[in-house]
Amino acid sequence: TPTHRPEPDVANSIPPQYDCGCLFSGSDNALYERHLLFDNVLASSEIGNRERYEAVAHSVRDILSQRWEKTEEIYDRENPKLIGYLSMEFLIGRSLSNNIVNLGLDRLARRFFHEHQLDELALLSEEPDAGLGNGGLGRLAACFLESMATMQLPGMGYGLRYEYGMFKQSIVDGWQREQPDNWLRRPDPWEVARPHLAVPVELGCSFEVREGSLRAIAGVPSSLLGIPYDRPVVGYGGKNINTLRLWASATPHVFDFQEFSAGDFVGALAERLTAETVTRVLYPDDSTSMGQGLRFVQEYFLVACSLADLVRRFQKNNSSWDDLPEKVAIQLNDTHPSLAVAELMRILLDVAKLDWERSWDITKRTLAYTNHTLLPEALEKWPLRWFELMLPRHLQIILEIDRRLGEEVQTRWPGDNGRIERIAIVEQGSHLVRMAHLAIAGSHSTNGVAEIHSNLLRNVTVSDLAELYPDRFNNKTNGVTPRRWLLLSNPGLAECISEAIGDRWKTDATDLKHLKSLADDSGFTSAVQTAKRRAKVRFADWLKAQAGIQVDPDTIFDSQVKRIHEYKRQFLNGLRIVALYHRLRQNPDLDTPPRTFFFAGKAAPAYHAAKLIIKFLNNLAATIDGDPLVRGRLRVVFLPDYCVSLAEQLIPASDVSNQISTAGYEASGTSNMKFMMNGALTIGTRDGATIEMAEAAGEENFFLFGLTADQVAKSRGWYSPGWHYEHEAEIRAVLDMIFSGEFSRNEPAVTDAMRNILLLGGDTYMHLADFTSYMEADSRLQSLYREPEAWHRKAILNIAASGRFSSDRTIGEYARDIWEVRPCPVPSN
Ligand code: T68
Repeated sequence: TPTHRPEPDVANSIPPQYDCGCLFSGSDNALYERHLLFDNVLASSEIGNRERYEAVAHSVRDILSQRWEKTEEIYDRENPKLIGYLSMEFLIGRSLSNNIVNLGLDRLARRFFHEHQLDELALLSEEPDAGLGNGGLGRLAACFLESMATMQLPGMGYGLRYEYGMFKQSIVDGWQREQPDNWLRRPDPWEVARPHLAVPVELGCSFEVREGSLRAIAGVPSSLLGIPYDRPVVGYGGKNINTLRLWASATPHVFDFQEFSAGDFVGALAERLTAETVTRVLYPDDSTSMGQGLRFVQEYFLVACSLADLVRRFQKNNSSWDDLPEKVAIQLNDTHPSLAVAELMRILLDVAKLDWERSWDITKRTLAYTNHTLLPEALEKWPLRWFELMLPRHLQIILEIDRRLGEEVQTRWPGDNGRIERIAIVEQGSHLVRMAHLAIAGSHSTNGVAEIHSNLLRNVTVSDLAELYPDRFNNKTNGVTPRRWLLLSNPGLAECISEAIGDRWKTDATDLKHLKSLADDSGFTSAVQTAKRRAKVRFADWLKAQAGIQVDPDTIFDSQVKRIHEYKRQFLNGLRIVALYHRLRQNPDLDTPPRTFFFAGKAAPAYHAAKLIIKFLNNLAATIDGDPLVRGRLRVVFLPDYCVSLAEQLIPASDVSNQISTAGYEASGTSNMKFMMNGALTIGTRDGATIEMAEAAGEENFFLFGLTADQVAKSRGWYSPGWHYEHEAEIRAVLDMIFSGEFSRNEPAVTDAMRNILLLGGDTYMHLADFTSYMEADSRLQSLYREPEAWHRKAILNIAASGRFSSDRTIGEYARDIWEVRPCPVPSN
């Protein structure tokens, strides 16, 4: 029987220092009323939901501001070791409801919305997503910041304040269209500009904008200014409020007075335009390194600003440079900020005037690096020439690091020139700087993001470096914050869990394990079933209102949502759907549960194969939609513009989670964990963290299929998609149906391209090798769905085992093994 522990009264647990009564009092000088009235200077008849949203957000910010300030004050006084999390991406999403929940204001807020007759949903959706990231890597950074704050760890996020975030996606004739995401069009209530903390950044060249692109002018040094914009990161319970500091680029000279007085008014302002170009836009390429000069400048800009800031903080309370590694831990989120190795060396050598050995030792002990992908096209390599042009001093330093590294290898493996070449930072012949090698050599820790990924990184991708520095390599399996991804996005299920086991799980997700003993409790099973059903209805209503798309909550909601990439194999999912469609066409009386397949995700604008996948899925959706034979039984929906807010709606409503990458290619995945926490069952390959998830829940509670990473690697040499086409009847039927133009009438280019990817081009990602076992797993899934009790039993066992995949666990491991930081609690008063 469930252990009914009463949920503590959240309203009563608000720390006393929050004077939030005034937000909700409705008295004349209530925060909300004042903001509504004075911030926009509008007649009440002109006030709309956007203004109401801003007024609520500003009120919440007022409430948290003293606590935020106090956190800073305590960190300053206690002088604890501080984490600097450097990332080119923070995929934050919306902040208002998250801050309300984490401050413990949710009940009061609900009452406030009610009393003011405000449409809570409409108001919350006035907030644009802060989409400052491409996908998993950026979202992970956001989860990590939230966990650090919740765990009262002194941590600062450092990133860029892109004026334009991840592009907006629309679908026209089945094709992806990109529109700029002007998320700062309206002032953002969460950011606080700190111009007095601006940092100068020196470059070895100047820039001009010509024909829309940034060009370097060699030999003319220039400087930029980094202006910090701070955002609060509210920990659950509202005790510590950490900071995410985003840098915006500007010119140090508002005007060039000489040019100004010489009459070139416009020219003087143009310089400012060039400087601001640096943080104008997020690069929308996930898993490719586009080799663009502006990206290189962005990366250096982030590193230079953030290190200057961290060093300034350090020097405020410390005197000896040797203490830097005891006081600051810097985590590099992928190689994007790996110029930090050279920049920190430059500071220690040129500013602090330390010798090489000491500088190198301090640098290594301060920095740590996380790898997020093994895809060769994603491993950053920058031309030596750019270093010469923009960062000549850094180039000197990198060449010296490389020289010493070569010496070290030569001493350990005399005469092994092949090894020296493989380990070298500067690649021979190509004159490219391998940023991952720089990051590994210049730090004390290199981690992958799931067991399998860390092992492949160590044993395959950089095996020579791992042999040289075995102690530096470790694993930190990813996690996601249960606050945003369960408590906030799935209130029904969260309540049902809290009623059964109490609400400690919110800050200690391992507590979810207590649900295991309730998997056979019919009362609890039906409560979970009801919660899922409600989430599906809620999503269906939302989708209807948002996009006019009608879906039936009585069908299986089967989702695959993530960036569109060949290795993630959205095509394979498409093949499965075509097979199910084909079966129904062959045998209309087939007894199968009705299903709705959801896809969402963006393709990098220059990634043609990914854009083709989107087109194919949309064509598939249209064909199936137009066939009365399968109406009510099969439905395919491509949801445009996947973003954090859409994920928060769809994930709680999903019954099935597709994690079907070619084994060995998905470093970890994190949406897999979100689905699991929300009681979806996973159909997937043994890849990334999905392996560990299945281990935690028991493989019998997963629908695993397909080749293992090992088998993929071993069959590469002889794999032939043509063989599968010739020998497997269903594959042939499915491909023939596609190639016949059934889904792409009058669009032969689409079918030709598919034939090339899946058959003629060798099927790099082995779709056909895994097809049959995917279909078998799918059949098992269909059978289970017919037994609701058994289905929800497995769903509960999945939720119960999902505690390990909380980002609190991950951050706990980083804190203990890599950063050696301890909590610095901000006292209540
Ligand atoms: C993802 N990587 C991994 N990269 O693909 C995913 N890349 O398996 C993992 O769960 C996640 O990282 C978190 O560890 C990315 O998201 C990028 O977004 C990216 C962006 C720019 C350049 C290269």
